[in-house]
Amino acid sequence: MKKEILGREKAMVCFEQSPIYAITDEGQSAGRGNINLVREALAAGVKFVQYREKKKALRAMYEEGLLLRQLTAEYGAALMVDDYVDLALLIGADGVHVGQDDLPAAAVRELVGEELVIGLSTHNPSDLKEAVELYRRGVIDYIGAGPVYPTRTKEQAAPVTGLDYIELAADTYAGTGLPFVAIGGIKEHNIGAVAAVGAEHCAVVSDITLADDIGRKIAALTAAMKEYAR
Ligand code: 3NM
Repeated sequence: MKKEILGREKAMVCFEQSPIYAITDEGQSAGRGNINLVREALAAGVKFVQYREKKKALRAMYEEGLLLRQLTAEYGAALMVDDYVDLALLIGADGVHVGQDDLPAAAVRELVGEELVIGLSTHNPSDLKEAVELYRRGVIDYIGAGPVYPTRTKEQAAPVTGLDYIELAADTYAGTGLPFVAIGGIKEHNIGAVAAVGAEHCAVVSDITLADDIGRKIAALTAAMKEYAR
């Protein structure tokens, strides 16, 4: 393991401290590139970042991932990698985020050991129920819940969940302690509604990556969450 790794507990403290979970998408970065995007998000106070690229060559992701690891470590922030368990391990990321069609979370836990965070995407009450069990067994650390609203960022996204599913995730969190982050189509104009049904964390891709001023955008998203928090 690389020495920059925070460890599972500290990485989840970063999650707790970060109402906004910033996720990369270089294709929607207005030509700025992931390093610049992430630097601006970190400077604006984001403590939990996910490196997500669907179309980049793995070799390029490895090189970029090492740089992102350095950068997030400088800010004391956690770095997650979407999908690629091998890449997460090799660059010394703090965790890996997997979807319902990726390797099973329990198998990923076997591979990564106890020090990495595992996040799991959920899209409906049945996924949520399974996730609670995985959380109880210490397999996963948090879930994504969504897509709350329509999104163009994810190809073949699951059906839109609406706010009801976020409310269910919030109630589940209250009962079980399973941390969750709402995701999908969340933007400055609707993030207040997501917070109002109980989301304490929102993952945002395009509204941040396409923003003219990333610092201002993150401040506005954070302020709206605070204003409308349940
Ligand atoms: N996962 P944007 S929706 C990466 O439902 C991702 O699990 C989703 O991008 C899920 O903020 C999504 O641009 C895309 O809508 C979110």
